[in-house]
Amino acid sequence: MKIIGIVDTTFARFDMGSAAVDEIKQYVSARIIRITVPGIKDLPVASKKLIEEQGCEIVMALGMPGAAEKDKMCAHEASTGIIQAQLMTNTHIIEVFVHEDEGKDEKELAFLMENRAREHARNVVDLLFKPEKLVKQAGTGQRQGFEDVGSLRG
Ligand code: RDL
Ligand code: RDL
Ligand code: RDL
Repeated sequence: MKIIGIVDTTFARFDMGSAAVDEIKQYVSARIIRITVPGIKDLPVASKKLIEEQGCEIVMALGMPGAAEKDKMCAHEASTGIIQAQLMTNTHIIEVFVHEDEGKDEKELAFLMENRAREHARNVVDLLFKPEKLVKQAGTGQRQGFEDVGSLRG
C-alpha cells in the first residue's frame, strides 16, 4: 500500500492536516502518516524524515505564514527548505501555504485554508495514482482555494 505523509503546524489557525487526511480518504485507500510541528520552518526536515525513515512516496506540507514582514521572510525560507528536501529525496513535497492576509476576515481565511488543503490533497492523489489526470489539466489556470482563473481566451 502506498504511504502518504502529512505534516502541518501548530502555528496555523485552522486544522489543515485533518482536512487533507479527510479528503485523501474519500478518494483512495493509502496509509497516511501524520505529524505536526510547531511552525513552517520545521516542515522541511519533518517531510524529509517521513520520506527517508517512514517510506512516504509523497508528502503534503501545510502551513500558515503570518501577515507580518518577518513571517513572509520565514515563509520564503521554509519554501526554500521544502524545495531542497524534495531535491535531496527526489520526492514531491506538495507545499500548501495559506498566508494569513489572503483572507479578508476569519471566515474567508478558514474557507481558504480548508479548501486549499482539500484541493492540493486531490493533486497529491492524482500525482501518486493518476498523473495523467494532471496532464489533462495542463494550462487550464487551476488555483487552490479560491476559484480557478481558467485558460486564456482569444
Ligand atoms: O523552529 C521553531 C520555529 O522557529 C519555527 O517553528 C518557525 O517556523 C516559527 N515561525 C516563526 O518563527 C515566524 O517568525 C513561524 C512563522 N513566523 C509563521 O509565519 N508561520 C509559521 N511559523 O508557521
Ligand atoms: O507544491 C504545491 C504548490 O505550493 C506549488 O505548486 C506552487 O508552485 C503553486 N504556486 C504558488 O503557491 C504561488 O504562490 C504557484 C504560484 N504562486 C505561481 O505564481 N505560479 C505557479 N504556481 O505555477
Ligand atoms: O493570484 C492570487 C493568488 O493565486 C496568489 O496570491 C497566490 O500566490 C496565492 N497562493 C499562495 O500564496 C500560496 O502560498 C496560492 C498557493 N500557495 C497555492 O498553493 N495555490 C494557489 N494560490 O492557488
